[in-house]
Amino acid sequence: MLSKPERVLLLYTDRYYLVKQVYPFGLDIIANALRHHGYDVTIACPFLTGTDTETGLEEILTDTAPDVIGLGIRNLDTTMSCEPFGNFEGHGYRTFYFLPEIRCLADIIRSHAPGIPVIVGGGGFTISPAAILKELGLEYGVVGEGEIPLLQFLEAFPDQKKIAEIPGMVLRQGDNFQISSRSAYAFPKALAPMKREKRFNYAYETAGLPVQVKRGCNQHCSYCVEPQIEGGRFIFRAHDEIIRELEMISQSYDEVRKIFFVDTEFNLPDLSSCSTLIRKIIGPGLHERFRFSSQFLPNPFDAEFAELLAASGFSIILTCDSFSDPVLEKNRSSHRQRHIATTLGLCEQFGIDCTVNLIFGLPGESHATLDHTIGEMMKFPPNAFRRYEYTMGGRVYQGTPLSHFVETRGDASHIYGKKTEGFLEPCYYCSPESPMKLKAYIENALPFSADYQNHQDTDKSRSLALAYLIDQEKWEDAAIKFSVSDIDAQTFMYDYFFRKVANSGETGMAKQISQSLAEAICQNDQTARYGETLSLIQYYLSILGALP
Ligand code: B12
Ligand code: SF4
Repeated sequence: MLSKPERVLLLYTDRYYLVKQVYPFGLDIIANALRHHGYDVTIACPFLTGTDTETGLEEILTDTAPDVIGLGIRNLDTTMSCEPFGNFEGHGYRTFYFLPEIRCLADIIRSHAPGIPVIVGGGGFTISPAAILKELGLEYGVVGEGEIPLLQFLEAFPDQKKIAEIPGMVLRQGDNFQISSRSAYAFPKALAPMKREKRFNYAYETAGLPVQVKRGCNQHCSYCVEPQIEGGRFIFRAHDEIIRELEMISQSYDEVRKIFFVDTEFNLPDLSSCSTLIRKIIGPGLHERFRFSSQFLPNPFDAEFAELLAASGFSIILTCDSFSDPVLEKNRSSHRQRHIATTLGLCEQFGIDCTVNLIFGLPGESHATLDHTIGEMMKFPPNAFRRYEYTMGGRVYQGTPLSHFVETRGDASHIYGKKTEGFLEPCYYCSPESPMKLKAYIENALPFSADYQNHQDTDKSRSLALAYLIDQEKWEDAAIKFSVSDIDAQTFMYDYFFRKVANSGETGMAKQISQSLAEAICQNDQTARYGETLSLIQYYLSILGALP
């Protein structure tokens, strides 16, 4: 490539999208910034093409003919050590590990688009940048926020000297990598994301549309990578800009009902800024339009704040880790058991929907501390408003206090998994027993389960590939895929397909898919099983004025 790059392909490498449909927000922010500067940008996901990954990625590369490719790595793994359907296991644990598949993507790019520069970035990448580039056999990366460095890269390419000077740049130098320090981040006002990437409409309509209030975390929880990813200081967005964004979403995205504030923890550093924001949300009535969710610490949290959260319809994910003070203290959490108890009490009093997140097996965990946490959980059992999600052991990531603890202990007890370069391969600290044994112990002790399946099934993948076609308004292709799917898969996607195709004015197609599904149900003698779907079809056909 001799001329300056113009076409940029941003690849979302998150295979876990097939389990949880999380929107590629980081790539969206970057695409928005690049487009603002005149670049032709496509965001694509090779796992959603409905074919095998290689064919899918080759199609994407042929269709987009990129000058530069950005690989977005959001997740290295799921951080969970007991995934029943995981693809990576060792003594006492099983998880999903994504890097080997990302390496396959890099190989496909190398053979199908040789010579095209590939630059890697994202939260997962920022954890172990040099080790990841080495593993993928690639030259360039960006740690932290990517919009400005990527713009600078495109301007500088192929001048290696200029590229080396870009803040946050990771650059291969022989067998080593040079990592330039990051420059201080400020939300670039002109680049505020005012639209979302339509081809991932299904994600933001179902799992929640992400909105950012601030970046950073000033805490030091032993296992956590977020201060590394976002920085140890908070950088706030102007409230008025956030409200403007919510109003824009309200006007432009009819079907979006859930907003996820993607802050590290919403209620940090104190309650003042976030309380003001919630009041500003309530002011114009945005709380009547949306349900809000975010992650919270148990402290700071008080009755006035709980009342505000309840009034604005917030659901909260509470980072509790443990109910045991010695474990919390050893793992540098800033809250204690009394804060958790107060916050859970307030959530109950104000009817706030709350998911309690726990990690069993962190340093300091013993059978006594486990039993203590289990006892406290029983005092706050799951109910209509409260549920538990937990994992076993702390995933050891490079650069965290937990990795220093593990490296300096000198013995390998309580370590599950290999200590690979950059701690890329899943590796856990889990005490007093292995993750699997701990899980069995806890399940045995608790009268309720918090099981997660995280199953990646083929039907769901096909349905998501169909949604991807629908979101790109490739109606003919979507209709063909729909017609060859089995009745379960058609039923799963019918409502979504009908609404999108009908709203775009393609009423003939809307009628066609409705009638073909109704016929398939009747011909297969499945009217009892799919009664609800048949009623929906009838209702929609009546709206189209197509009923006899
Ligand atoms: C909010 C959040 C969630 C929400 C998402 C809600 C929603 N609707 O979006 C929920 C709770 C659903 C969630 C789920 C999961 N999450 Co989460 N999540 C986060 C969190 C806190 C913020 C992510 C975010 O949106 N940030 C805002 C965006 C704009 O920032 P960004 O992604 O960092 O992007 C910037 C840069 O990274 C960079 N960049 C990004 N891509 C690229 C690409 C290139 C080429 C370049 C140059 C730069 C670049 O530029 C971007 C713009 O500045 C992060 C932690 C964190 N602080 O980053 C964890 C985090 C990413 N999640 C994590 C995990 C493990 C998960 C789950 C697997 C949990 C589970 N077991 O189910 C799932 C995965 C779901 C999926 N399919 O991906 C881990 C990943 C760790 C790892 N091993 O890699 C993190 C780091 C949390 C942690 N403490 O460990 N998550
Ligand atoms: S767990 Fe939460 S509070 Fe602790 S360092 Fe991570 S983001 Fe910050």
